[in-house]
Amino acid sequence: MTRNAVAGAATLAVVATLLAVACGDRGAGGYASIEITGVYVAEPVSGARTAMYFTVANHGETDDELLSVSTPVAGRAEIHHTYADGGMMRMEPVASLPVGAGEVVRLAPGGVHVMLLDLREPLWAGDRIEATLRFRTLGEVAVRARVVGYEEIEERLERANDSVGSESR
Ligand SMILES: [Cu+2]
Repeated sequence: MTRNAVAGAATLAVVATLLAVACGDRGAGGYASIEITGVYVAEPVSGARTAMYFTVANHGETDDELLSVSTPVAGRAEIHHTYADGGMMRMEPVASLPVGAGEVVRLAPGGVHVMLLDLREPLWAGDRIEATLRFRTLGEVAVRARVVGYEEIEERLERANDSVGSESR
């Protein structure tokens, strides 16, 4: 059983995000503190799949890694990375997403993302979904994500350079 605490929530002007700060005294393992910000899901374009994005900041002194994601709206979720294969961008599952002590890892379109597969219901911009992120050290963190449309995602990407470290404050 993990001892996580949702310590704060923040709403942004463009995209409402959840600021989940999960802290726990890990005993002999040291102090673990993972902050999840900027959680959103792309409105599905076609088919029963889409992607979820967020930023993970490890403020703790212990390396951690994201092992899996689950959400009631998808039959399964995979952590994907994107790579160039000739002129094609392709993606494939990875076993986990390491987030070392002091590191900030940003999931974004064209890079690492969480693929939501076998969607169980239609998702429309403005919808909110819940998801659970499971970390090796920290345990489970509950987040909520807003579904956003294509144009809003474009706006987010344009702001991406200055949003790390400021989007949650
Ligand atoms: Cu993918």
